[in-house]
Amino acid sequence: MTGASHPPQPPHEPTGTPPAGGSPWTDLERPPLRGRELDHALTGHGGLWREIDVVAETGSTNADLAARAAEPEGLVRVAEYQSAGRGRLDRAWTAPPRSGLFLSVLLRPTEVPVAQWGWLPLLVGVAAAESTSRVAGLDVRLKWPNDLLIGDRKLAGILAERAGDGVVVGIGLNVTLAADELPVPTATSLGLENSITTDRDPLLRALLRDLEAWYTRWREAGGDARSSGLHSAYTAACATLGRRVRVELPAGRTLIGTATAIDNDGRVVVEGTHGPEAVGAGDVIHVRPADDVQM
Ligand code: BT5
Repeated sequence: MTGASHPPQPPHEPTGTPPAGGSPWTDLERPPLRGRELDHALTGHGGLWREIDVVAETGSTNADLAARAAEPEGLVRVAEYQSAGRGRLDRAWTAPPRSGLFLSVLLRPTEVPVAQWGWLPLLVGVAAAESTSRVAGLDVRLKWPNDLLIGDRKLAGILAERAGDGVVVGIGLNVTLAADELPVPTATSLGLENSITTDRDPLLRALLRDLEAWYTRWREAGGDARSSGLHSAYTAACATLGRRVRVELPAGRTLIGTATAIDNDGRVVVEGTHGPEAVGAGDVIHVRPADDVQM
C-alpha cells in the first residue's frame, strides 16, 4: 500500500495475503496484528503518527519507507514478515513470520540541528526499552548505541538510515521466537524471558506512544539531549556504562577499555590505555574483566 487510503478490511481479519507457509491463523501462538485497529487507535488525533500500515510480507520496512521519504513524517510501516530485513553494515535481520515486531518510522525533526540527529536512534532505543520493560515486566537495557538487551542477550535491534531529508528508523524485536529459532545463540525473545505478555498489540501501541512522547520532548527542546531528559534516560537504561568493552571501530581498529560516559553528541566515552576516547560509530562487545588477558 503506498497511498494515504486504506483498503477495507473486515474486523479481526489478518491484514493482506498470508505469507508463504500458509494461513496466518494456523499458528495460534502467533496471531496476526490488526492493522486497521492499530491505525484507528494511533493516528488522526493531531499527533505524530499519520498512518500505521501493516502488511503481511515485504522485503524490508526500512526500504519501504525510504522509498516514501519525500512524504510528511509520521508514517509507520509494520511487516508480519520480512524477506530481506536489514541490520547495520549490510548485516541481516532474520525472524519467522509474526514471531516479533518488525517496523519502521519516517521522521524529520526539522527544528533540530542536523548535528543532533545522531540522537534519534538512541531516542528510539530509550522509547523501546522503557515501553517493553513496562509492558513485558522485564528489565530491558540498552547496549550502546541501541541494541535492546535482556541480561547479555539481544532482544531487539535498531537501524537508522538517512532517506531524502528525513530519517527512517527501523526496529526488530523478538517476541515469541523459540530457542530453536534463534538466528544467533546470543539472541533472546520476550517469550524465552518469561514476559508477562507476548501479545504484540499492546507492545506495539506502547512503543509508538512512548516514541511519540520522547520525540516530541526532544524536538521541543531543539534537540538538546540534556534539557529534554533524553541524556539521563539513556544513561539510566544503558548497560554499557561501567562495563569493560571491546569496540570494533569502522576503520578496522579495535579499542579496549571501560565505557565511562555518554557525551552531548550521544557518543560513548571509552577509557582505554591512551586516555578517554569518544566513539560515534562502532560495534561494542561487553567483555568480562578476565577476557582482557586473551585480547
Ligand atoms: C541491528 O543490526 O540490530 C538492526 C536490526 C534492525 C531490524 C529492523 S526490522 C524492521 C526494520 N526493517 C529492516 O530492514 N530492518 C529494521 P546489527 O546491530 O547490525 O545486528 C545484526 C545482527 O544481529 C546480525 O548479524 C545477527 O547476528 C543478529 N540478528 C539477526 N537477526 C536477529 C534476531 N531476530 N534477533 C537477534 N539478533 C539477530
